[in-house]
Amino acid sequence: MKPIQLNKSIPIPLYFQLKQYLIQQIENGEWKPGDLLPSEREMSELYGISRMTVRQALIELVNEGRLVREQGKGTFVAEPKISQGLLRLTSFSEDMRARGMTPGAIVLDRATIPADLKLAQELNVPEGDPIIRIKRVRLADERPMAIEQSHIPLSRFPSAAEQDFNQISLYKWLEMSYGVHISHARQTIEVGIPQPEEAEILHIPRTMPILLTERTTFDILNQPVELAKSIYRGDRYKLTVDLQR
Ligand code: 16G
Repeated sequence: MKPIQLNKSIPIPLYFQLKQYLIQQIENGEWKPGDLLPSEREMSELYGISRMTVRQALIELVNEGRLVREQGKGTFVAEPKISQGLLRLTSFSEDMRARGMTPGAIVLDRATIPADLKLAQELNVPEGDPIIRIKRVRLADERPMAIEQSHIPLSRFPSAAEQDFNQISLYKWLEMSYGVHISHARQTIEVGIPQPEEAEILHIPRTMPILLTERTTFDILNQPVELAKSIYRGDRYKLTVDLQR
């Protein structure tokens, strides 16, 4: 870490100057995701400022998702967030590949359940109809990013009961096995806090916010194909929208 001179004679708080400097180091690649930062004590000696001032800069950077603190280990540079456009309908696999990462999935659970009122309405099947529920943890470069729970009607896609979804993209499989062309979707997004077992699966603290999404996906004939309830790591996702006026 290069010694920099913080300017005590300008009306910009020292913690803020340090924070801007640290952001610069991350943005110009001087520090890479996963790098360990010097300790608070080291930084306070290096910059001639109090540990409280260093701490304030670090806390803000942790809250903004640029740094992560690990108990007893130190403060590390966080992985950059994945910017998820809200206008294009893509699969998880397509999203991750577009970012140069290798997508993956581990099936946590698969069950056949009777459609409750909501599933029946969303998937356009009679109440009580069998629905396949597939719960997968989604991986990018083998690291957990999301938990997706997909519901698809068994009557239309009977071989979903046997297919190995650890290996294949759900959208690709629907296309290859049933000629389904996915066309549009309706999606809601909310903020939440993970259940303890979800935090464990995603390797995140229980207090970390998550994005909860619900998506009903339709094919080109306007038939609903899937209802997915998913949770995404709040520290790895941000949503982007292009606005026009
Ligand atoms: C997306 C979808 C999910 C779908 C998955 C299929 C949301 C917000 N998005 O992640 O509904 O099951 O793609 O991905 O839920 P796959 O084709 O890679 O299996």
